[in-house]
Amino acid sequence: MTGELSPIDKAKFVAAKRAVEFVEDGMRVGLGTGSTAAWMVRCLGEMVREDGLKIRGVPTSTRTAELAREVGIEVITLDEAGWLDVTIDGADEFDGKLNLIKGGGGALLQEKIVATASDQMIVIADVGKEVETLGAFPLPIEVIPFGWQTTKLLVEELLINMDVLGREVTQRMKGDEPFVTDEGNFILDLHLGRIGNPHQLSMVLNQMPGVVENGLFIDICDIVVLGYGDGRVETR
Ligand code: ABF
Repeated sequence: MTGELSPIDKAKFVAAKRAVEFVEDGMRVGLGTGSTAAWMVRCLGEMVREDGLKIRGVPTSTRTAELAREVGIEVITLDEAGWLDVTIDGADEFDGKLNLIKGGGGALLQEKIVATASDQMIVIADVGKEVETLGAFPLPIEVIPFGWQTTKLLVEELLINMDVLGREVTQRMKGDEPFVTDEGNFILDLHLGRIGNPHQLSMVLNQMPGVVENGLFIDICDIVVLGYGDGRVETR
C-alpha cells in the first residue's frame, strides 16, 4: 500500500496507521477528508478486507465516500448511524489545547457535524500541523451563496473587534470559478495570522446570518496522533 514514501507522506501514514488501532469490530466510524485521512481510510479498508474487521463508515465528503467504497468499507449516512463511536480526521493546525483549524479541504461543515456526533474524535497529523497559537493557516468559513459579498463585508467588519493580527478575507476559488462545497456553499478564507481567542471568534462568526459554519474546532478533539517523517508517532 505504501511503496517508497516521502517523509511527509510517511508521517501521515504512520499517524493514520496508529489511529486505526482505536477502531474495533462493530464500530460506527466517522471518516475524515484530506490526504492524511485518505491514508486512514486505506488502512481501515485493509483491515476490513484482510482481517475481517466489521465496521460501518460515515464519510465527511463525496471524495471520502468514493475512496471508502473503493477499499471495501461499508458506507452509511450519519442519519443511519445515529451516533458514532469514533471519528478520525486530519487538521490544518492544532494547538496545545487540541483546538483545531480545519477546512483547508473545503469539507469543514460535514466534518464538524460528524466529529460532534462522535464519542471520540481523533486527529491525525504530520508534525508540521502543530502550532503554539492558531491562525497562520487561513481560517475557512462556509457561507451560503445568497448575498455572500455582503456576508464577506460583515465578516471584515466583525474582525475589527477581534483579537487577530490580519483581517484579509478572500473567496476560495477553483480555477476561475468559486469553490463550491458538497452542500452547495462558498468558502471564505480569513487570513488572520494569529487568533488570540478562538472560542470567542468561533461563536461570533457563527452568529452571523449567511455564515453556515467555521473551521475552528474547539473542545471537539480528544486525541492527536502525530506522525514524523522518520516513522515516529506521538500521541497528544
Ligand atoms: C481535512 O483535510 C480538513 O479539515 C483539513 O483541512 C485537511 C487536512 O488535509 P491534509 O491531511 O491533506 O493535510 O481534514
